[in-house]
Amino acid sequence: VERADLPPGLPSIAYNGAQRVLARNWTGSSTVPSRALYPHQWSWDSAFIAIGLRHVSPDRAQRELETLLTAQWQDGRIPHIVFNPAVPLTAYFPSPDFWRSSTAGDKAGAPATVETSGIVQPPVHALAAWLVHRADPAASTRRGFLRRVYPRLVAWQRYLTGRRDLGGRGLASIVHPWESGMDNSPCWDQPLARIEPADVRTFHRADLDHGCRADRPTDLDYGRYVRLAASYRDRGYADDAGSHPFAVEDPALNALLIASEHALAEIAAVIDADPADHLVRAEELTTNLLKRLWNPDAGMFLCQDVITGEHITERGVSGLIPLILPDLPDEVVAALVRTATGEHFGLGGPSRLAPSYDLTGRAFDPSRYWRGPAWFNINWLLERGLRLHGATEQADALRAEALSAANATGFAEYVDPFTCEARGSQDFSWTAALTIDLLM
Ligand code: 9WN
Repeated sequence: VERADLPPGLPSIAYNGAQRVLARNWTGSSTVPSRALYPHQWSWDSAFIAIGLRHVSPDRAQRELETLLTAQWQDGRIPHIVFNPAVPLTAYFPSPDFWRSSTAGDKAGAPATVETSGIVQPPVHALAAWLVHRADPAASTRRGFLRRVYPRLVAWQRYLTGRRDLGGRGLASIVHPWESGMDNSPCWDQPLARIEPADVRTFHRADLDHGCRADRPTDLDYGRYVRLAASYRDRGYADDAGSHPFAVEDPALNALLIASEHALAEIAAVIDADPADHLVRAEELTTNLLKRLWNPDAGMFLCQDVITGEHITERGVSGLIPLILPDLPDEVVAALVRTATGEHFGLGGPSRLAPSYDLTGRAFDPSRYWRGPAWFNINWLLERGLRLHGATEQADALRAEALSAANATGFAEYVDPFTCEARGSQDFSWTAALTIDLLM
């Protein structure tokens, strides 16, 4: 389908290319984020992948989510990685022998039959399940898709609103930078500084076998990631009050939690369950998000360090993601749009796509992972938020930039926000999937 806002031919070339990436990265029951760099199933990747895959094959999109859900723990958590036993241990670090979920996660109800990590990622899943259902409601109903996934998705949300309310303030906390999905964002520098790094000689970074060192987190970051994950593991992956050396309330994770609570209300209505509880929770969470994390001076949401009780002053793109929420005060929406298009994020010039971190920030680096580069899942969320709140021109411009950058870079993992030059790996699944979604 040709579109007036895109160069002739681009939609079909991009669609076909994206579909090929998703076919190549499909393992038979789920999709790897990237064949070389990430050869297992990742939690929030699968949700974004399902959102695009629903246009190609609603059936595969349902399986993507259901495969992930079979690795859910009894306490409700969805692990951030589900390991493929056929992949050699050396292909990705940290590997299953590091996490030891089936033994170390025993008390938290880790499954015995599949190896997983013990940490989580942002809850995009109920939103994805709802969007997947809507792509082909008749087929979804025939397969009983929503009825099957609903109780699991509810348990997942309740894990986050329950055990992970570490601050006792009605918001979920992350206990490891990997849980944000924005691993080395400068937002984590301050709370991470308290963590004694593990000695780099005690582990081997498989990511450097595939990725360029300058585009990846540093060894010092990795030392701290390893220390935090190992100590969570050694405590049986328990979330006891006061036990976490790192606990942060992240605006993006909480916004996705709320968006998924809204999606659960929609799902409940379709399967004759009660949507009321989900709507009440969504409203309460939105109130808490505004009360705790909104910062009018910054014109965006800021992370909060739960251990010190202080706001983290770094402006990470995470603080713009609540734009996806429907029930925000008008002045908050207006400020978020101003911040996205202003000097800190530069949408509409000088940035072609929203950077992961403040262009004027002390740690900005246009190449290094979550410290500046633009990511397609984040820009997809922002496009959705801008459109939801009537900023149609900005949403259209962002969509056109995202589509042309995804296509021109061979579906790169992330790109330089100014030039859209490819960074990280290519043939990246969520870039391909969200390209398809943006084309529809
Ligand atoms: C750690 C898979 C994942 C994404 C994350 C991204 C990166 C892993 C890594 O890759 O993280 O989970 O090894 O760097 O930061 O958002 O889900 O694509």
